[in-house]
Amino acid sequence: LWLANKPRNTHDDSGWDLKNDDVAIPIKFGKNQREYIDSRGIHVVVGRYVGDSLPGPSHPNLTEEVLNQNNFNPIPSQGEWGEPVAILPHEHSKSQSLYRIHRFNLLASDRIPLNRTLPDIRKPQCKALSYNINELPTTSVIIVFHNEAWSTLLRTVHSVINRSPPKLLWEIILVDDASNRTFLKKPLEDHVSVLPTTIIVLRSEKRIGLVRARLMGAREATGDVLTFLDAHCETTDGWLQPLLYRIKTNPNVAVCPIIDIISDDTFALLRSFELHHGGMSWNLHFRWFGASETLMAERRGNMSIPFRTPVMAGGLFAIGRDYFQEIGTYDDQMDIWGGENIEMSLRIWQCGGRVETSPCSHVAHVFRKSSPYTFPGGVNQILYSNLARAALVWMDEWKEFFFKMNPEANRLRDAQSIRSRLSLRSRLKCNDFNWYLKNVWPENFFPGPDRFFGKIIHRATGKCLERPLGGGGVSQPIGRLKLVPCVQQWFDAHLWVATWNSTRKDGRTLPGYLMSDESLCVDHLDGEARAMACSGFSKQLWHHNLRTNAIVHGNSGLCLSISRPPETPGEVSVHSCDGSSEQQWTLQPEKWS
Ligand code: LR7
Ligand code: MN
Repeated sequence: LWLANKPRNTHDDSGWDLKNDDVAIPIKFGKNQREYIDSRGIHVVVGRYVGDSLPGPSHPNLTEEVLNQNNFNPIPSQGEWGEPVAILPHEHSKSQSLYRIHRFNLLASDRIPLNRTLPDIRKPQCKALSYNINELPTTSVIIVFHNEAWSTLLRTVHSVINRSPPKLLWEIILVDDASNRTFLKKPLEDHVSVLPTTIIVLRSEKRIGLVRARLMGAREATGDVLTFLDAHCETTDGWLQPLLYRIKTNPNVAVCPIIDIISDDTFALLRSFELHHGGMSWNLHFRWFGASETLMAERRGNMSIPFRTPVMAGGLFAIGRDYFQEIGTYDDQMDIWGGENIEMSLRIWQCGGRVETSPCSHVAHVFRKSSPYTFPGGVNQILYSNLARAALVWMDEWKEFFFKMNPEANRLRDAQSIRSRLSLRSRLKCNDFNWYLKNVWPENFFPGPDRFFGKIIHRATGKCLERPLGGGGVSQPIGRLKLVPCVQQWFDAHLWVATWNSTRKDGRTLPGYLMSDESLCVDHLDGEARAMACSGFSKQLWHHNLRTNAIVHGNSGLCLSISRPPETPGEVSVHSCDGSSEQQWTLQPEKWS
């Protein structure tokens, strides 16, 4: 994904030497924009993005000739073992101008051989497992691409061939979604025709987007399992067997590998943090979140077993060919990019299947900060139509919550015809979204029937409690809470969920969490009120005293308070409770249905 949702390798659990700590910096943002300097001194601009200002690859001085040129020029040893490629100072301007084509360092990628080696980054427990290859299903690997670079596309293909047992790799299907680069035509066919694997190249004349391209590949596929990969991946040792094994033991599972990071700058391999799972924000954008306590507990027994993930990232997963059909393939009305991963995740979970991550399967992917593709009709139009479809079909009353939060999507909802998807849903007798939140993602921060949802307003000033802006799950900065003027329209940074709903006789609510979007919870740290990743720890429990209007921190008995000199004005602190106006809050509920 191109926004601030890249996994961040801060606290890795493997002992692998982390070289980088990449934080995505969003490109261009609209209303409610904020800027800050992050912990590493990087200037970050965050806010809700204005789609039309996103990508749209206008390459003013990238001529047809430059775009059609294949500069693949491997230097043996470059990038070996996942090491970074160094670009020399005199090459910087060339590398920068090429960067714009794919939003990654093409010059670096083009120096790395197609067969480069990568370290075996599996945990020892995983390496120790052995699989009986004769009993595993075969797979068709489906890779769709639109104007992908030669080096990244073919390194994907070569890594699959080099690191999959030939017996299990039934075929590779490349689906060209109307690319117009000449080197992706006959030269591609010539190259793959001599490789020691069945490789089918399918082409769409018209731009059909990644969903319909994947469907095109799936229709041709004849392996037992469909394994989808983005066109800029590299598989690592032993990646395939755990995926196929999981599907053999439970055919109703879509299973994802751990997605490691290929740096968009140096093409170094960065091992990603295994203890996270996929979720989504209130805007239905995919996010990584740290594993919850319950998930950790489930996994403590055996770290090599696949674990549930409420949402899949979307690009890399394996699914039985028959199950893919049975569960309704994809919503083929979803165009170009985005939303299909949310739709598929909700559908599989709600209709009786499971979405999982196998920690023993590692596949690396080039994460980018922006999208290089054109979005015919505008990125907002496309993305929000896709998300509106997912919400309309799968989210029941929560769709209204999403639409209230996203006026862009709301404007597009009436244009969606979703009849066939709804009939699929009733044919499969699927559970509702409420069931999903309760059973699949109990750690979720969505509002619910037994939760407060709305604004937290400081009584005396009438200002709203605001969480740090920006999206990003694991890469979310830990920030101070602020008190700012309330805004009329729904603004996710001003909206809170409290799980403390019921009131005791003494006028206090039961303890609960104060959660916001992006899985941020009000936490107490050294006298400061901060938004931190919701952890489920008692340190994040608060209650509301309806008599004094105080919000009281459970462990310390201290009260949420506006800042006092010499503290920075506008920030929120924690002080001993004194009943003063600084510590009085109103909880103002918001309705959506
Ligand atoms: O019009 C298009 N036609 C295509 O064939 C647009 C894209 N594509 C191809 C493209 O060439 C690529 O191979 O589709 C693939 C995915 O596009 P990316 O690489 O731009 O997507 P992404 O990696 O930014 O985004 C993630 O979310 C997408 C939502 O639609 C897809 O599900 C991607 O597959 C998915 N990628 C991953 O899950 C990898 C890990 C990223 C994360 C988190
Ligand atoms: Mn990708």
